[in-house]
Amino acid sequence: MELIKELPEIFDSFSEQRKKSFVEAYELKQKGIPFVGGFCTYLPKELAYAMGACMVGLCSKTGETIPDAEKDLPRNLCPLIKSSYGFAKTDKCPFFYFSDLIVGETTCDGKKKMYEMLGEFKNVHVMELPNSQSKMGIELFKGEIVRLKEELERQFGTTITEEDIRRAIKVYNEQRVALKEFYGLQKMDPPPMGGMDMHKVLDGVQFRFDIPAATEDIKALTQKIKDEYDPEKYKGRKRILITGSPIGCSTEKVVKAIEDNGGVVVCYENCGGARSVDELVDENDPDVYNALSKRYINIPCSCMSPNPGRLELMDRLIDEYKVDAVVEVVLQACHTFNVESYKIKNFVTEKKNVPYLFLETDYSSTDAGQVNTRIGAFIEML
Ligand code: BJ8
Repeated sequence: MELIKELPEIFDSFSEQRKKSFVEAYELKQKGIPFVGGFCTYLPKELAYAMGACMVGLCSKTGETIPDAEKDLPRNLCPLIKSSYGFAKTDKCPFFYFSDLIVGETTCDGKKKMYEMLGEFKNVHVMELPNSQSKMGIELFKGEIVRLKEELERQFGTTITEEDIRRAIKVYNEQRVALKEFYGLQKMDPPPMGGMDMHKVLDGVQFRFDIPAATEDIKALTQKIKDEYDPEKYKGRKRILITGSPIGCSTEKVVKAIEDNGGVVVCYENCGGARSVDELVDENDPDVYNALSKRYINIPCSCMSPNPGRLELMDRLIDEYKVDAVVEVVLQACHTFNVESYKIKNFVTEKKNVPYLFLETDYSSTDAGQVNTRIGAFIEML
């Protein structure tokens, strides 16, 4: 990263990373580097890194291919699933094309069934993710991590040693620490950056293939933001935490509405934010597979039942980020987050005494006006 650039340019360069990485991916493929595509935060990225492969996120974030997907899938399905399937079917996303293997996990029902269909025209391996964070769940997922390792070894004719995995754990832990320090800057009051800028970095970094270099860039950016802190920029704004489903391209619609109406997003609890970064893998566990399983199973996604970790995380984030209000954004037909919103609302309003707004949306911009009106009225009343 060129630090002579101004901060807005640096934020933009992160958001342009996805496009830039198409060329990088092509070049890496030419050199014979394998690509593993994934959809979910539960995928232990360390395994792909340990065998020298690149990981790409296939979770699609735009609505462009939804009409193609709806020819095969029901219309009343989460836009993230439809969009991801649509990109795979039409081969419009180069990452699907580059992926030698796609790894899915049994998270929500819609995704599980979509992987079956995807398996008919792509090379798909599905990890069985237990829906419980019990001891048995950790054991089961540990077995699935070993099974994935063996599958990678078989498909790519390689050997993944425990030492390789330990090295990968270290590399990703360092990145998690750097990311936590980066978004942790928003604990400052007033915060140093806007929610969209924070999102550009959190999203863009997922499309960097050189993980240590990306980590160094995040550290440098964090330092630059500290050095150039302007307490006047976001002074007096209401501090908002966003939770719920991963919202893909709806982030812009929601964050813009918040920040156009006197708020500022200080924290993302959802995937892509604290939910996927917060916990490190235990580097001292003598059993690397156990360490990975414990860390990944602990991710507080609503597909876990029960899911106490989400309340614990929210509890901590609301205090640390001095949150004035919580906005929960749930994608249409995302049943697990939709049902869990009842508990989240009660926890936020009754236990934390913090105002809460629930929004259900999709990837289209048709409800942008309505979203803006509801958020505007909500912030005004804070
Ligand atoms: S760890 S949040 S990335 S499952 S696809 S659940 S929006 S109905 S994406 Fe997710 Fe992994 Fe959990 Fe994170 Fe709902 Fe749509 Fe299902 Fe979704």
